[in-house]
Amino acid sequence: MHFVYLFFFFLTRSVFFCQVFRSQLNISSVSDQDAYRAGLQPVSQWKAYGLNGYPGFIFIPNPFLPGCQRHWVKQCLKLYPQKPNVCNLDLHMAPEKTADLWGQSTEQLRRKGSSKWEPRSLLEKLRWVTLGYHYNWDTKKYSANHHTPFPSDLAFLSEQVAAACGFRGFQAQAGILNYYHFDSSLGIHVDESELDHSWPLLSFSFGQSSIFLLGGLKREEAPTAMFMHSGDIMVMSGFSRLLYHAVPRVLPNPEGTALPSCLDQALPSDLPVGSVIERSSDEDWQVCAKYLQSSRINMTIRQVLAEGQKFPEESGTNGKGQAASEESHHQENSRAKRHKPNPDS
Ligand SMILES: *[C@@H]1O[C@H](CO)[C@@H](O)[C@H](O)[C@H]1NC(C)=O
Ligand SMILES: *[C@@H]1O[C@H](CO)[C@@H](O)[C@H](O)[C@H]1NC(C)=O
Ligand SMILES: O=C(O)CCC(=O)C(=O)O
Ligand SMILES: [Mn+2]
Repeated sequence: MHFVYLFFFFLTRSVFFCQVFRSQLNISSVSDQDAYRAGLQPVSQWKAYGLNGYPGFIFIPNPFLPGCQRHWVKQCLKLYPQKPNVCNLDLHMAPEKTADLWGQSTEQLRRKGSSKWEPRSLLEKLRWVTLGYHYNWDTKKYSANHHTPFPSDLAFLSEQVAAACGFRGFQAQAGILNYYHFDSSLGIHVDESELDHSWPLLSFSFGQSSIFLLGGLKREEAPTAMFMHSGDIMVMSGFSRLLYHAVPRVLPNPEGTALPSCLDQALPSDLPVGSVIERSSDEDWQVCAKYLQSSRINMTIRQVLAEGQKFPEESGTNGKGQAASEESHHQENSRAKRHKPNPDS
């Protein structure tokens, strides 16, 4: 473990030494009412930061209203993994076995905690879910014929955040949701499969914290390390849109409590007209809270095509046979892997 931290110390630049500056948001592009509907504070109250040497990178520390992160967490665990969306378990299991991950896991999750070596519930075996244009991990492509409707609540949230960052007209067309536990990591990569790179990539973090490494245009360049905590939003645009990045570690939240305090807050008693935020039942939240005690969820939202752009005609690729390379993007350290139950079992 100490080796890991020494590794970061020597090979990464820390934001402490690098210059962080306040970055301007466009306050007039999102009405306070639309911010409230998305579960966000008015944009005038957000803080946003840039990093010297990384133009187009914007970091927004948790701009969510009290209680509102819970909605997105519940959607990521209960709703978004449902068909017709696609998840990693679909690659190994029959469709009827992955139809209701939530229903099949709630009892096991509620009971969890007495012994460390209980088998993981299906929900805990979830690694990724794709939305909209479904990313094909094997061909590293999106395609016209592998598309399902993008969730409207998440599209609305994404449009508001993009507009605040100066990207009015952003369309949420593809989403990759990543589910991490304390033993997971995400290897170094660039998100370049989208056909248009002039729109930003939005990334939302919930639950436990992580170290995020932001590298350069070349794989060899030393990265800058930073923490991502629950509610934080990261935007990669312009020069920073195609930078290498990775998530080497998931860490307990800095308050040292089971859940960060921003997830303990309740929703205000009245929600605005047209709110996309739904009140979750206490019962549902108990399951989400249990899950998040050792997990982090990241939602990444992308616009794939420019306005009016179409996918090029393709010859003979289809969405099958993706299983092989799935693990190469989303890894677990080898020690954890040996203890991990087979997802088919
Ligand atoms: C901010 O947004 C408004 C409304 O969309 C737009 O008219 C204006 O040009 C934007 N300002 C900047 C500095 O981008
Ligand atoms: C969140 O997940 C997306 C998609 O897998 C990834 O591109 C992004 O870098 C992640 N963001 C953070 C802050 O971990
Ligand atoms: O989990 C994260 O914060 C990053 C995820 C990511 O880089 C990706 O999904 O492409
Ligand atoms: Mn990425």
